[in-house]
Parts: sequence; C-alpha cells; structure tokens
Amino acid sequence: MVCIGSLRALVLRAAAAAGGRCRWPRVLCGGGRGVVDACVTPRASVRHGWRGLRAATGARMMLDSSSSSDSAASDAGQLQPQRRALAAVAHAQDGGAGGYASGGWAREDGKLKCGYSSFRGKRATMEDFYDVKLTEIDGQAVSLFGVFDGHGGSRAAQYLKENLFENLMKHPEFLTDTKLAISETYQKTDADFLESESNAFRDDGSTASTAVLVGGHLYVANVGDSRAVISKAGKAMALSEDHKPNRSDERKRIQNAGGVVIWAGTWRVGGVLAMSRAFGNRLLKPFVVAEPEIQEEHVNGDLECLVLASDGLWDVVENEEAVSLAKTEDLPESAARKLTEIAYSRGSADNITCIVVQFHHHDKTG
Ligand SMILES: *[C@@H]1O[C@H](CO)[C@@H](O)[C@H](O)[C@H]1NC(C)=O
Ligand SMILES: CC(=O)N[C@H]1CO[C@H](CO)[C@@H](O)[C@@H]1O
Repeated sequence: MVCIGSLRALVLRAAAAAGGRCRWPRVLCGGGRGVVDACVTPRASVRHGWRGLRAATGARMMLDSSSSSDSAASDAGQLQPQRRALAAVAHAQDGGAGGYASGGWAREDGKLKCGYSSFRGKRATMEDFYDVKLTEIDGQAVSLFGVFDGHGGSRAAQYLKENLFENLMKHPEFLTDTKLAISETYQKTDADFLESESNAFRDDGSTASTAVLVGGHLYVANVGDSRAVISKAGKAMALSEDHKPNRSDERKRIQNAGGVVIWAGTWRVGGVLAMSRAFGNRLLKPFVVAEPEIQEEHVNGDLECLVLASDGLWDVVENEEAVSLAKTEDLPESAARKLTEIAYSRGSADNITCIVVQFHHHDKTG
C-alpha cells in the first residue's frame, strides 16, 4: 500500500465527493494536519489494488487539512496526456500534540528517496507549504520539490503550492530549456497571484525554494530566504544565496528601482520586509521581485543528498550539520523529522519545514 508507517486514516473517495475537481478517486493518507493527497487513476487502482497504487502525478502533500478539499485535488484533472504515472510510495504521520507532520516517498527505480517534515513551531498559525512531485513527462523522469514559506498570511504560499509546479510542467520549454521555463514560470505565477488577489486589500507574500530534477540535471531556483543545500563528495554546498535586503547587489537593485533598505530590528525593504525577493507583497513591488536565481548542478555519483528548508531551520542549523544528518539517516523522512526537532529544540520560533532528498546512484537490488 501507499501508506505505511503509523497511518491514522485512509480515505478513498470518488471525485464527486471531492467536489468534482478530481476526476478520479483520491487517496488521503494521514490524519489531522499531516495529509498526503494523491489522485489515482481508476485503472491503476482497479488493476493493482492498493498494493500497486500509482499516483497520477506523483503525490502531493499538504499541511493544512482544512484546505484539503479545495486545494489538493487538481492533479488528475489537469493531467497532460503525455504525463505518465510513476509510482511513488508514500506514507505520512501526524505528530499529534507536538504539531508536526512528516512523510516520505521513494521512486520506483530506487534511485531517489525523499521525505519531509513540518513543524508548527511556537506561533499560532502555519504558513509554510511544500510540494513534492515524482512524475514522468515524455518518457523523461522528472522530480520537483518546493518549500514555500509565507508571510503576512498564507495565501501566497498556498497559491504557489497549488500552481507553481503545474505551471512549470506546462511550460513548452520545460524539458528543453528548463532554466528559461523556471524563470518565466516564477514571474508569470507571481503576476497571476497578484491578479487573483486584485480585489483583496492584502499583502501576502511567500518565498520559494525549489529543486527540479530533469534527467541528469538538478535546477535549484530561489526567491527569498528559504535555502537549498546539497552534499557533494562529502561536502556541504549551498545552491542558493538568501535574498536578504542588505546583500550588496540586492540593496543596489532595490535602490536603483527607487526603494530603500532600512534597519528595523534587522535590514528590511522599506523598513517592512526582511527579505529582498518574494512572491506577492504587492505593496513592495517593484522592489521586492519574484525573479529567481537559478543554479544548475550536474547529477553524478558524487551527489549524495539535498535539503530544502525554510529559515526556521537555517536560523539555528548550519548547512554542514543539516546535510550530514540527511545522508546518515536511513530514511529521508526521519532525517527531515530530526532536523525540524533539532531546530525546535534550539528555540526556533518560526515555521520549520524541510524536505530531504537522498540520491542512490548504484542499484542495490534485493
Ligand atoms: C545583513 O545583516 C545581518 C544582520 O541583520 C548580518 O548578520 C549579515 O551578515 C548581513 N549580511 C550582509 C551581506 O551584509
Ligand atoms: C506556527 C508559526 O510559526 N507560524 C508563523 C509562520 O510564519 C509567519 C510569517 O513569519 C507567521 O506569521 C506565523 O505566525
């Protein structure tokens, strides 16, 4: 079955019951705040039963069960004809009173395992979201991972979870010029979000730290102060540079656009926002932009693991410590969980969300 581990609830329901947006039955693993949601094709579930369940576009996670009915299920409905299912083994658990959720997937070919963990931290509401997709497009294996850390409300982060990767996979150059596709999709999605919010007098914003694996290439794109770190040949390496307003190039860009960076407890754009790039934040445009910085990494036998996390982790855990835990733990889910626990125990009061990906280059069958 898809859901292993301490499974709290398993619900299979027809699309109609899910509000008609998911054309096929839908699987929910987990309970409470930790929900893993996947649309499955009827053929797959009939043919294989639960054991051989294939998630239509991989699996999609969500943190917030209250938003599950309207946000989770669009996968199958938007499925492109050439997008084929690729199996993903998923499980999820709810941390209960501690208030964290975690889960994990493994690619069918055994070459990639990933897990996530999210901790509510000490504040009242959760504004971190994440998305994981393991899929195949035109015969090409594709994996997408994203951490979206919201501020001023959760709407921008939730919008990214629901739309960013869907938009990216639909970009005509996604497989042929992935960097261009990422750059255009980030900015288009930001414009779409602002437009969708045009009636609301709100100023929600979000970071996005994403990693997209297409064939032998890993593309890490960043907006804001979430961060991606890899371990390569035993060495930790950040693949993104946090967008802080006091970064000299960022300060220059903001000032050239007519903005100011002011000290208010920390360096802030206009004295307000402690990061220099973000999705949303209408009132701080054009100083705060959603243009990503993208780094490309060739995937070879040296690449051991990848950690994506919100600043709730990076504020108190060094890059080296994070990847060394990520590669020594057997399961990426437990690595992710330990990292969020460590961050919490060190007093991080922010949202803490983290995705751990482990690469396995040599097949060990059996
Ligand atoms: C930006 O300011 C913070 C303090 O808020 C400081 O720790 C950091 O080193 C500064 N970064 C740069 C690039 O100046
Ligand atoms: C649980 C938690 O820490 N929530 C916070 C997440 O981050 C946003 C923005 O920093 C806060 O507004 C939430 O309170």
